[in-house]
Formats: sequence, structure tokens, C-alpha cells
Amino acid sequence: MRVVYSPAHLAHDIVTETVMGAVIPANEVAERAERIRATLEADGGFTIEAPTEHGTDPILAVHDPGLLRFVEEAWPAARAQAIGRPNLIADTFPNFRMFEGMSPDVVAGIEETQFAAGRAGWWGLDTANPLVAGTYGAARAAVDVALTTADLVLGGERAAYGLCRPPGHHAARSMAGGYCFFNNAAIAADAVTRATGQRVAILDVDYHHGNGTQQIFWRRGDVFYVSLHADPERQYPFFLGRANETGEGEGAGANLNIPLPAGTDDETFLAALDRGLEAIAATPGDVVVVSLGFDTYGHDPIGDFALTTAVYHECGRRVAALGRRLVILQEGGYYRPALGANARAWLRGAEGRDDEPLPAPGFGAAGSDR
Ligand code: SP5
Ligand code: ZN
Repeated sequence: MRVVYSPAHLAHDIVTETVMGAVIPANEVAERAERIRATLEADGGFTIEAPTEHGTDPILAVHDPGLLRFVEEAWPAARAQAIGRPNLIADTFPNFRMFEGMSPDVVAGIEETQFAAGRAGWWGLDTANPLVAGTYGAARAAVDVALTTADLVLGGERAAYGLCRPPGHHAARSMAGGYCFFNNAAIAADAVTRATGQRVAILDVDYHHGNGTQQIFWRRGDVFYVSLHADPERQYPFFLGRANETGEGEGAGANLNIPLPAGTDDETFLAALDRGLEAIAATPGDVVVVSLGFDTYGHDPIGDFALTTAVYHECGRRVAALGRRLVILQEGGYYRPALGANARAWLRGAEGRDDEPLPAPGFGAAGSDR
């Protein structure tokens, strides 16, 4: 399988994040993508290539220009305002309840501030989305990775994998959050519908609900969003992801949320996946964009599912059995020691290869030179 990867993600060098105000070692770190790349290289069945530059037009087809400007300017602006912090995190957010009782006209006139911390709140969802000097370049490269992966599939590949970092599915039209800045999968899906004139499905199997992807396509009938995720009643992003959110207007019925309980195991997850796949099979279209996360893994530090490496192979196999072409894009997954094996298993399943384990380093050809 062809894999698109850019080392530009390394400059999005995240060291700490906060959880309910406490500083902890970051989860969304560069090592994640490097582990996956190293394992796919060791497998021998994947070819790794660089993305091509696609410019900002495909981003602006999905996102507010102000968000793009913010992500580009935030770090230099914070510097210019002498805000000496290892990363930029907001204190206040324009919670919609702040404006309770005010008329929509008055609320619509409220504007972005030019102070760095205020801007971060204006464009941000949460306090756990660190932005650093290299974030803009990395986020742009992740979009190029997604669009290049879509190009490969539009060019005839049955499936291709984009090793996106930072991830994207929490980023909405006008909002970054959840380790995400630009919505790689939404940008790719939008580009595919424009290139083909056909409907596209997005299958989101990250542990978290892709609130950003749902928001972007809420009123669109040309992109069908299907998400399996931890019930937002107990888990981030808390306020979206319920089963009764099905889309509106042209998008009515084109949003399917499948919230799942704590402890969800292989069997429960596969049953939910089959539900999602049946719904996709019932809608027209030839391309599926997969938002692929491994935070469903049993040892994930921020998840509470119980999936095993073996089930990822079966998930890849079942998704490929749809018979559609697959633009597979990396989202979350934070248990670093198993990330490579989990990605490899999923992608081998999607390609119809077996799930034979990688030889341990030092034994056999694949490991002998590492
Ligand atoms: C792309 C992606 O997977 N983003 C996830 C963002 C989640 N951010 C909030 C994490 C909250 C972690 N709660 C920790 C509970 C530990 N038991
Ligand atoms: Zn996630």
C-alpha cells in the first residue's frame, strides 16, 4: 500500500498538555507518527512517499479564513506580545451562554480580539490543544498528506494511507481543538466530492466523536458522516456525538452517530462497525474516507475501550469488504508502544494481507538491520 508521510510534523513538537488544569506529559507527540512510519517501513509491504503542495484553497473550501489566519499568526503574535510560554493555550472561551438574553444581532457583532490569549479562545474548543512554533507548518503538511492520499485514490489506487499529524476530526469550520487544527479528513472528503461529483462517506473509527467533521457536513447531503465513539455523556468532546444528531436541511439523515459504552470490546466494536458499514453500503458513492484512530486500544491512556491488535486487522478487512476505494487518514491513538503494530494490522487487513506478526528485531530479514 502507498503511504503518504511528511517529516514536517516533527516541528509540531508538543511536550506538555493540560487535563482539567493540571500539566501532564503530552499525549499527541511526534513519536506517534514516527512509530507508525518505522513499523510500516519494517513490514516491507508499504511504500512511503512525500505529499505534494496543494495550497490553501482546499482548506478554505471547508474552514473559515480567520481560522487559517489564526493558526498561521498565533505563535508569532504571542511572541510579539511577549507572552513567554512553551505553548499557547487560552484561558477564556466565548461559551454561548455568556450571551444568553442578548439578541442575535448583538451577538453577531461580537468580534475576535487581537490579544493572543483572547484569539486562542475565540478560535479554540478546549485547553488541551497546545500550539507551538512549528504547528502551522505541520498542520499545513498534514492537509497536504490527506489531499495527496486522496489524489492517489482518485488516480486509481484501491486504498492509500495518509499518516496525518496533527490529527483533524475535532476541527470545525471555525474552530480548532482536541489536538486538531485543520480537518484533514473533511478537507479530503470535500476535495473528492468536488473532483468526482459523487457522494462520499466518512467512516470515523477514532475513539472520540469527530465533532468537527459532523459540524462541517451537518447541512450537506453529499458527504455522509458515520462515527463510532465513546458516548459523549462521559467523554470528550462531551457536547456532541449523541445518536439523535442526524443532520439538518440537505444533510438530514446524512449523519450517523454510534456512541459506545466504557469497556467496549472487540465483539461490541465489530457489531457497531457492521452497523456503520451497512449504512454506508446503503448510500451511493465509490470512495470512503476513513478517520482512523487507535485510541480505542485496550491500553490507550485516554480511552476506556478494550480493543486488541488482532481486531484492527479484522476492522480493516471488513471496511475493505465494502468494495469501495479507501482514503485512510490517521487521527488519534496514544499508547505509543502498540501504535505501529495496530496501524500495520489495520492496513494489512484492508489490503487483504494476513496478520502475521512482524519478526522481532534481530530475528529474520525484516528485523535484522534495525
Ligand atoms: C484526535 C484525538 O484523539 N483527540 C483527542 C483529544 C482529547 N483531549 C482531551 C483528553 C481528555 C483526557 N481525559 C483523561 C482521562 C484519563 N483517565
Ligand atoms: Zn481520539
